[in-house]
Amino acid sequence: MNCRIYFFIITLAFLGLSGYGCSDYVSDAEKRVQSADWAKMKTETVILKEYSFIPADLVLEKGTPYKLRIVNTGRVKHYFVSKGFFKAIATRKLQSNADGEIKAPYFTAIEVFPKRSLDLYFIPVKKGTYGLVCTIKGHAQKGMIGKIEIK
Ligand SMILES: [Cu+2]
Repeated sequence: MNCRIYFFIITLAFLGLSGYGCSDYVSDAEKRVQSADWAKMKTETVILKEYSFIPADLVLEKGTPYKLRIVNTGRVKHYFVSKGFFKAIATRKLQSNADGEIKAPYFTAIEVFPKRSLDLYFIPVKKGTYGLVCTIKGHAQKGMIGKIEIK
């Protein structure tokens, strides 16, 4: 086989396995959210601060309903952005602990103000490892990166 084509196929396979392919958002999210047993929901917490995510490696189980508490303990606002992860989950809602909740099929970015928190309710659907980053200028370079694994 032509070496270049072989390399191309391997690359495509890797992208597919790692969850960075061109797959779309979870299209049947609403059905998954409605049929899930939310009494079995697990709660996880991720802390955002200058300049890290704690834990930097989140591990979630496919099919389990979750509440992910995204807590900013820092002095400045931070972003929780993981394009691959947002496409890999069935999103139920994003809830503020003071002001209400937002229902949407998916999110592309979540911003949390200093000393505030937001709760993301979702079900992991697609296995893979997804990069997590704070997209505020300079924060990733200072260490605000992580990863989320769905297994
Ligand atoms: Cu940040």
